[in-house]
Amino acid sequence: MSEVLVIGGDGFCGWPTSLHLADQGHNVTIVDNLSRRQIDVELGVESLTPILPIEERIDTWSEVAGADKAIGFVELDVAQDYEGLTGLLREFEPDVVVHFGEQRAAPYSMKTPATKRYTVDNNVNATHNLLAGVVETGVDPHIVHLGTMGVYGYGWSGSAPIPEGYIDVRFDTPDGTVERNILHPANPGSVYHMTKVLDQTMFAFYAKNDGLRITDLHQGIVWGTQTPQTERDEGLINRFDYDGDYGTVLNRLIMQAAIGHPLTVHGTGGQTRAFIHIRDTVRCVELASFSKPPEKGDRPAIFNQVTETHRVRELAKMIADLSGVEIEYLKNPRLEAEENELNVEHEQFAQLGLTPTTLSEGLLDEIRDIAFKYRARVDESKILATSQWKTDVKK
Ligand code: NAD
Ligand code: USQ
Repeated sequence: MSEVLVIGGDGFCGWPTSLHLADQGHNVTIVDNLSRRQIDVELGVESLTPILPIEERIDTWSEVAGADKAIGFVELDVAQDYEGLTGLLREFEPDVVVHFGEQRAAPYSMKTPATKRYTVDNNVNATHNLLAGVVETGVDPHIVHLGTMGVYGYGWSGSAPIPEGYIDVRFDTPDGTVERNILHPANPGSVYHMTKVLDQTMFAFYAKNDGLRITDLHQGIVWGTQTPQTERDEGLINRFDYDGDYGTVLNRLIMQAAIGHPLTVHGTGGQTRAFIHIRDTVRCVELASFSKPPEKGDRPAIFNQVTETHRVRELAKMIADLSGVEIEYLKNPRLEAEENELNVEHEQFAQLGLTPTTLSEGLLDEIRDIAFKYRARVDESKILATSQWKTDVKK
C-alpha cells in the first residue's frame, strides 16, 4: 500500500483516478484548489452530469467503499501556496504524487490575454512548485504527470510513427556524424499545449540536476464518463464537460446526438486525434505509477497514453449513423492543420497489460446511459466554441 497525493483530484481525470487508486488499497489524498469549479461559474456552465461538492463526494465514497478506503482532501493552490505544498510533502511523505492540477482547456487558454496569462502562471508554477518542493523537502516520490499528445503537434512528421517521447536524430558536424536520442521536437497548438511543452523541459532539468523520478504521460483526448468506482453511486458520478471551452470533441458529439443538436465539426473535420476512454486513463496512471517507476538519475519516462486514433469527421459520421443527427461543418475557430495523419506508438502500456476500451464497445452505452439520461441539463447557448485562435489586429 502506498501513500499517494493526487493534485487536481477533483477534476474529470483526477476524481476517478483517486477512487481507482483508493479502491486498490492505496492511501489517497486529493489536493485541489477547486479552480475548475470556479471556472464553470465564470463561464456560466455546468457539468452535464450532476457532480456533488467535493466534501459530499468524498463522504459518499467512504460510505460506499468503507472507512479503510477513505480519501483525504486538502484545498490548496499548488501554483500559489508553495509553503502549503511543502508542508503537505513533509506531512505525507508520499510514495507517488500524481499531478493533474493544471488549466487544461485549449480554447479557454486562447480566449483572452487574461486566460492566456492565467494558464501559463497556473500551469508552469504548479509544476515548478512541485519540483522545487520535492527537492527542498528531500521527500522522494515518483512524480506522475499528465501531459498531452499535443506536445508533438499534428502533421509535423506526416504518417511517420510518433515515438514515446524520445526520437533518434543524426546530424553532421565538422567532427563527423553525431547520433542522439532526444525529446521529440515540440510543436504546441495552443497556449495550454505550450505549457505542457514547458513542463517537459522542467522535468528533464530536475531529473538531470536533482535526480527526481518523473513519468510524463502524453495523453490523448479522454472520452467517456464513468469507471467501475464512479458507477457505484450517483453521488460519485464523474464530470462531463460539453461546453465550447472545456467539452472535448467526442463527448461533445455524444451530447449533441442525445439532444438532437447538429454535430459541430470544425473545418473539414480532417483533424486526426488520439483518444482514450476514462476507464483506461485510471488504469494507465496506476500502471505507470507502480509498475515501472524510473530510477534516480534516469531521464523522465514518457508514455503515449492513447488507445486509438480517429479523424473528427469519421467520428461525427459514426455518431450521425447511430443517432440520425445531421453533421454541421463550421468555420474552424482554431488555427490548426485542416487534415493531418497521426501514427502514434503506444506499445508500453500494452506491454504492462492494458486492455483498452474501444470506441466500438463504449459509444452506445455513453449516449444512452449518460448523455440521454442527463440531456435536460444541457444549456444549448453554451455549445458552440467561441474562443478564436486569431484575433483581428487592432488599429
Ligand atoms: P480538469 O480541469 O477537469 O481537472 C483539473 C483539476 O486540477 C481541477 O479539479 C482543478 O480544480 C485542479 N487544479 C488546477 N489548477 C490547480 C492548482 N493550481 N492547484 C490545485 N489544483 C488545481 O482537467 P482533466 O480533464 O481532469 O485533466 C487533468 C490533467 O490531464 C490536465 O493536466 C490535462 O492537461 C491532462 N489531460 C486531459 C485530457 C482530457 O481529455 N481531459 C487529455 C490529455 C491530458
Ligand atoms: N473539434 C471539432 N468540433 C468540436 C470540438 C472540437 O471539430 O465541437 C475539433 C478541434 O478543432 C480539434 C479536435 O476536435 O481539431 C480536438 O479538440 P478537443 O477540444 O477535443 O481537444 P484539445 O483541444 O486538443 O484538448 C483536449 C483536452 C486537453 C488534452 C488534449 C489531448 O482538453 O487537456 O491535452 O485534448 S490532445 O488533443 O491529444 O493533445
